[in-house]
Amino acid sequence: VKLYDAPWAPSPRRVRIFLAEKGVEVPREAVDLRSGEHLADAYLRINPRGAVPALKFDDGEVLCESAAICRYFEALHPEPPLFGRTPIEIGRIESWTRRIEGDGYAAVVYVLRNTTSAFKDHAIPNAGLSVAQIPELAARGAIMWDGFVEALDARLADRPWIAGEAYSFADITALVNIDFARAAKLAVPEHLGNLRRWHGDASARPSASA
Ligand SMILES: N[C@@H](CCC(=O)N[C@@H](CS)C(=O)NCC(=O)O)C(=O)O
Repeated sequence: VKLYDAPWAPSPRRVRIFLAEKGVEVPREAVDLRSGEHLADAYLRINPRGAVPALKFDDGEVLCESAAICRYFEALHPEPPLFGRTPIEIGRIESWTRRIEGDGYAAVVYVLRNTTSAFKDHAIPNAGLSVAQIPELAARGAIMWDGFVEALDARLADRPWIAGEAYSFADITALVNIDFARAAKLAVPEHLGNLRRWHGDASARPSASA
């Protein structure tokens, strides 16, 4: 297999952190998003959407979507379980991952892609579409962000990690999301002490620098 990766982007980082937590090494090729390599023909033959990450198998099949790639590696390397072991753990991790993606990641994407000149006419990641920026979506994203960080802080009031006692895919998703938020000038406010404590702990894990 080969993982198409990009150094600073959140979705490929999600996969790199996941693999680091598993202790699994996968051959990688960096795609230069800044120069538009992901929108050039060679990469569009791998992922016609023009997005990273993508995992290419030796038989030519390509798996897209960071969560799906992580699921694949979880099935291949079940230890340590990052998507949960018991039914309730699996449910909790899924519940929080969806919330983080739907409220937190979407908030950052709304703000960043609708304000930054780099995303002019490219407000969603899709090589085939020209999509104009909508400033009102950035305003909505900022409101979503405030609600999201408050909810995550409350969740972390009495547990070390988002799903409970064990670090999980939900924590990876939130770490990547909160670090990515800086690019959109969205931060975790000082008074959210639980979330700030969690962020320090998640960032201190060796996998955070993967
Ligand atoms: N839901 C997808 C999102 C993929 C995605 O949006 N990737 C971004 C980098 S984080 C990208 O390739 N952007 C290219 C672009 O905006 O043109 C996943 O989780 O893999």
